[in-house]
Amino acid sequence: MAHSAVDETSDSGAFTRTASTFRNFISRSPESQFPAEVGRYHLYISYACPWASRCIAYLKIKGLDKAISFTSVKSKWERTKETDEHMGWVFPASETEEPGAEPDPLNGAKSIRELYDLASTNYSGKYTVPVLWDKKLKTVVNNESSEIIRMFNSEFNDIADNAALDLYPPPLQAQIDETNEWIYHGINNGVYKCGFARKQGPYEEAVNQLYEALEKCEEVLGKQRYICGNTLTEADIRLFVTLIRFDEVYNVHFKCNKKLLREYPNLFNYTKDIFQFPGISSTVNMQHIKRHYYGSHPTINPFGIIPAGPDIDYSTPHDREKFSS
Ligand SMILES: N[C@@H](CCC(=O)N[C@@H](CS)C(=O)NCC(=O)O)C(=O)O
Repeated sequence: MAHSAVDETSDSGAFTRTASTFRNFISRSPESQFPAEVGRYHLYISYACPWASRCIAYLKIKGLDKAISFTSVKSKWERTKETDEHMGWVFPASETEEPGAEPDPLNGAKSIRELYDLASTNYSGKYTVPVLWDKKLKTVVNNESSEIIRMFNSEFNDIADNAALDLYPPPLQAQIDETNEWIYHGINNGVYKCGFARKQGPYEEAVNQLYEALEKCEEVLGKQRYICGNTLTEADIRLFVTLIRFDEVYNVHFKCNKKLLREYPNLFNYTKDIFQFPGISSTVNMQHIKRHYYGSHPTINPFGIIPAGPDIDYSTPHDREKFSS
């Protein structure tokens, strides 16, 4: 099994992502194995990672950041063990080593790999973030962002400061699921399929699918403020984490260069709109994002040079208020 995204290429040269392993659920029911409790869980993230950023966005907008603590690793992958060559997420040795990154406050782990090894003696998958950690049972509850955000949306509402915000409301669930599906394949995972392709054919297939999906978003966002209507939903957070990285990273590093995000008026204004939603801007650390991608994939960028631009300011005015919300 692949231990890193850079090894997840099939014989055809296409990038194929492996599934997450820890799939337990936190529940609002006090009898459950993992009940929603203040102070019990910890979220390990990287500010660079779009999947982890979904989760941190939820912590902020649901008002859960006092109930669930979190720590970010350093931006650039390093050797995770002296005895083998694996490269992955590591913690800094001190608070000051890299702004935004902090030493592991719970287990004193040096790497995310160490946390997986603490949770399971025979783990053989990738050492990915996000990791939702249970301080009481000292194990990984779940390492799949699409499930972590669902728990944060609904299971902590007795504790959340913003319990009323429902990003997966029952009347929209089918539409959100359907939207997530094409956005995941075309855009969220689509940029990775472009970047990690090792043959021309799979790259072209991925890049065409990506731009078809972006065109579709552009059209939808010409009629409504958000991707599933005029209220913010889970589908917007999932889309946003990819869009915010698009012009700064994916356009160059992953060869997603048929068009820039800022050449799509609706998508560009929409990205600014979500960036300006209370709590979201604090989840975007562009230094970590750029240092990670350009510095952690030597097969794509051997010298680790970080391109200077474009340094877009997403806090400038947008035009999305023209749609009623
Ligand atoms: N399915 C996972 C994917 C998480 C994921 O791929 N995270 C990447 C960072 S962006 C990672 O940690 N990769 C480590 C590696 O490839 O070794 C989720 O959505 O939570």
